[in-house]
Parts: sequence; structure tokens; C-alpha cells
Amino acid sequence: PLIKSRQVSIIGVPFNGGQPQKGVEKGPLRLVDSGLAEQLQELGWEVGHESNENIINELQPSSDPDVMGLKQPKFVSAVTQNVAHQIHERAKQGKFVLTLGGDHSVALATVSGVFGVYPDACLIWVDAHADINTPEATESGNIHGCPLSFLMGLSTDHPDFQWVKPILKANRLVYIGLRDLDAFEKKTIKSLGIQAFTMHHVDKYGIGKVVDMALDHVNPNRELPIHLSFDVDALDPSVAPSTGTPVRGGLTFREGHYICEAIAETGLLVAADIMEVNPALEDEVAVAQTIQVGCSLARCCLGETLL
Ligand code: 5AB
Ligand code: MN
Ligand code: MN
Ligand code: MN
Repeated sequence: PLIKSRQVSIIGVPFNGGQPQKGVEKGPLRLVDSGLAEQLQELGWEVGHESNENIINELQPSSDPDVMGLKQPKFVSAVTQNVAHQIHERAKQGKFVLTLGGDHSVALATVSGVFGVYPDACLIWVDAHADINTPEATESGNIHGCPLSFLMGLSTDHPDFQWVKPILKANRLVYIGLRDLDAFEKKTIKSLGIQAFTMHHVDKYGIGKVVDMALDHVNPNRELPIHLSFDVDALDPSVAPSTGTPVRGGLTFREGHYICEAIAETGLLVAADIMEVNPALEDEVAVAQTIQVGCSLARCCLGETLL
């Protein structure tokens, strides 16, 4: 495996500034409180944990008007730039980086941090959404729908995000689970030739074949480091109900886990994000279910089901 140390660094990012709903900032601590660190220790990992509970609020500017249609650009930029450095340091130490969100704008931090250390990495984006809107294109202005446009250099003129380097090439990105795309996102995926496996493809080929095809595309010789960014809204709302932007017709419990297992099995996974768990949405039963699923996806990424 690429991570020889068997050390994992859990990075909590209790941040909600990339979208309007409160509660998603409580995701990371709920995942850890339910025993995630101990579970990973049981799998034989040495676990470090940085909760970032204090830094985030300190980074909130007193005034943060919309810029180029994006909401809270200064707050999102400050938090993600800060966390990107932290993740870069941990990855550089040879540790597996497990980031717990927080909303998906935090991928600005995870992908920047990880690709700074592994420039030839590929990114597997598991999500109901494509998160590739530009400031010009986004209708909501919510930055959790935009991280990939910055990371790919499609949004270079926003003054608050000049620190984000366009480190992600179209042929190093693959999507799984898509089913709710904006018109601009569809057009962009087509014109850049980004490989995208929607729920239609999961139905047509089955998840086993889809993951094989996804890896064949971004990692044909099975030699490049892999970063997995998993938005829990990729799962069906009956599996992961407590999330801010649920969409019907998602991945089953097993399909979601299969993705993590098959990628872990390559030995090439160096970083994983579990994003958009919002413990303030739905009832306590639904929240507990969503937290449990988040933890078990993370454990699968770290090899729980490998023999
Ligand atoms: B998530 C939408 N495309 O831009 C937008 O949950 C939804 O991180 C974005 O995938 C969903 O606001 C962002 C309509
Ligand atoms: Mn997302
Ligand atoms: Mn999503
Ligand atoms: Mn969401």
C-alpha cells in the first residue's frame, strides 16, 4: 500500500459557510463521538485527531458580502486555505488523511492539500451533484456547489480564491452517483470530457463494473495515488437522510460501501473525505443512522472489509 505508516490523521472541519443550512458544522464531532477513532484503532491504525473546533469561528470576517454571486466568499476562503495547509502537512508526513465535513466547499482544502503532496493523484467524486459550478454559473451562490470549478481552473478571476491552484486535470477526475445536475454542469462535463457515472450507469452496469471502469479511466495502470471525496448525499435519502441536499434515487447502503471497499483494495487510497453529514436535519433515529453510515464508509476506506 502507498500509506506504509498505518497512521491516519482525522481532520474535523466543523464548517457550514459553503451553504445556508445550520447543523452541518456538527457533523465531524458527532462522527468522532460515536467512536470512529477507536474503531480505526481496532483496525490497526495509529489515529491522530484534529477537531478544529476553535479555529473556524475565529476566521469568520465581520463583513462578508457576496462577490461575483458567491455567498460568504471570505469566510469560505479563509477556512479552506487554513485547513489546506493542515492537510498538506499531514499528507506530507505520510499519513492517510481522513477529513470529516462540514459542507463540501471544504474539498477546496482537501484536494489542494492532498494534490500538493501527490500531484499525480486522481480524484473520485461520489455525489448526487457535480459541484463544478463557476461563480458566473451558480444559481444558488452556495460555494459547496463550486469547489471543482476552482480546483480545475475554470474560475480563475474570483478575488477571494486566488490561492486555489488549478491542480486537477479533467482526465484525473471521475464522478460516481450523479443525478442532480445544473445545465451548466452538464455542459461542462461534456465539453471537458470528464468521465461521469450517473445513477443511470450504476443501474445499467452494476456498481462493480462502474468502479472498475472509473478506475480504468483515471488510474489505468493502478499506480497513481487516489483521493476519494464522498458526499453522503450520493447515498439514497433512505440510507443517509440527515444531509442538506438529499435527492431521491441514490446509491444503496451496499453500493456506497462497495465503492469504498474496492478503492481501499487497490492500496492506492491516500485520502478520503466524508462530507455533508448534518445532524440537525431529520429526527434522532435518522441522524444516528446517517452517523453510523458515515463511520462505516470511513472504516471501509481504511480497510475494514479487506481480508
Ligand atoms: B453538494 C446545486 N448544484 O450549485 C448548487 O451537496 C446544488 O456539495 C449543490 O453536492 C450541492 O447549489 C452541493 C443546485
Ligand atoms: Mn457535494
Ligand atoms: Mn451533493
Ligand atoms: Mn449537500
